[in-house]
Amino acid sequence: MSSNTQIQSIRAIEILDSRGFPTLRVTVRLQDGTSGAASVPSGASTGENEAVELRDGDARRYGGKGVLKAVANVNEIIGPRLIGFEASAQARIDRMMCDLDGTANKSKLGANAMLGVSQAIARATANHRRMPLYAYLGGAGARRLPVPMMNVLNGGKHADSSLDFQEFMIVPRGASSFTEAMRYGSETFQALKKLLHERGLSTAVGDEGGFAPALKSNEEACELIVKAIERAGYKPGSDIAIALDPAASSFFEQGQYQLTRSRQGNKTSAEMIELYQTWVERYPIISIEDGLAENDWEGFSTMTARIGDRVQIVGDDILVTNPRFIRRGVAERICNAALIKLNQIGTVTETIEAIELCRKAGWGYVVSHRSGETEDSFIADFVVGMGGGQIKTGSLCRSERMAKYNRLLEIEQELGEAAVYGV
Ligand code: 2PG
Ligand code: MG
Repeated sequence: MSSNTQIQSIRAIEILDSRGFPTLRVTVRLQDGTSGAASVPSGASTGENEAVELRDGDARRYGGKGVLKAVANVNEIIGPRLIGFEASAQARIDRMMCDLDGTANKSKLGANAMLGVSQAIARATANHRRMPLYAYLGGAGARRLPVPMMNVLNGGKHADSSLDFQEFMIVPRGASSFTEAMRYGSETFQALKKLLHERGLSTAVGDEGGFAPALKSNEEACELIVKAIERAGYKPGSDIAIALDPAASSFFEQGQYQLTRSRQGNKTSAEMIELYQTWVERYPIISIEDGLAENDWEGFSTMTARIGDRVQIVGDDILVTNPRFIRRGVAERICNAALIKLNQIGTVTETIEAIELCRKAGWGYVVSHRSGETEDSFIADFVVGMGGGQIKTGSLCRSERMAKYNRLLEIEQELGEAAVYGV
């Protein structure tokens, strides 16, 4: 029997992301004429166990970064297989795609191809039901707006700054609403800009829209942020705290954590933990993501045992949003929160499963963008749908970052009195 929520067509095209590299946009059309589209993000500091982002490797196009194979996989393999299926059967469709791919890391069809389809199907169904995407994904209870982690200073693989650590974020936890949190964040970002300018430092921005100045040390970054928070009229810690993503895999070489850019020498895992402990005592830091490298399971559990009662320890590269790794992480108590990136695992359903595991373990979870983004704001609706208390989606400028924040502002307005802010 034919129904008007059956999938009528699935089409992918090659578009460009915020770094100017190719990625996919997928559009799903249903029998009744409604449609949904989604664009796929792309990381730079990727975990080695992430699902495979399929690129053409043809040096004559985009330096090998083209995604025409992934586009063809959507248009010629996944699409024809799914035509006629009920779009609302998200879990079944995601499962079918995994079976069709048949590999453990989605290397055949590409996680980028699969995620584009998976997200576009969710959107098309929400549109068909005339529901906002967050309400479709989260049900009638979806009303929690996340606390944002705003990445105001960029280093590591995201900028040519002097910072070994990739992300220095501000967390407006003391705001009364998401709308107020945006104001706290923006005012602090502007205060930071003035501070940098006064010191003759660059105010040019990195991949995620945070400043990328030549500072003397990673510590100076924390000090500057504290000053900016104060200058904007807020209390460091209670109004606005700091979160870090060192992305330590990116400076872990030959068994050492090499703080080369800031000229702080090489460190062992134990010395890095010491360093974080000192920082947590000195600065208002409430969350540290990937403080250690992706294979340093032992270091992670030592760090969690040592400071996990005071700060959120977030696993990104080490867990790669993969239920298999999250299960092991919970068993070995390697952290107390997970970063959640849809494209690390490749389907909406598996991402939801990862979040379910976090909830069951009493862990936090932070829904996250990638450093290569598009104007797609899927993760804004997704985080509200998942009832999650935290999102990181970049700095307070650049439209591919603001698209997510602006969508959250819209959702808070729409929810009105029912909206709840925070963890
Ligand atoms: C991270 C992400 C997002 P990338 O490490 O958390 O900030 O970076 O997308 O480059 O992996
Ligand atoms: Mg990270």
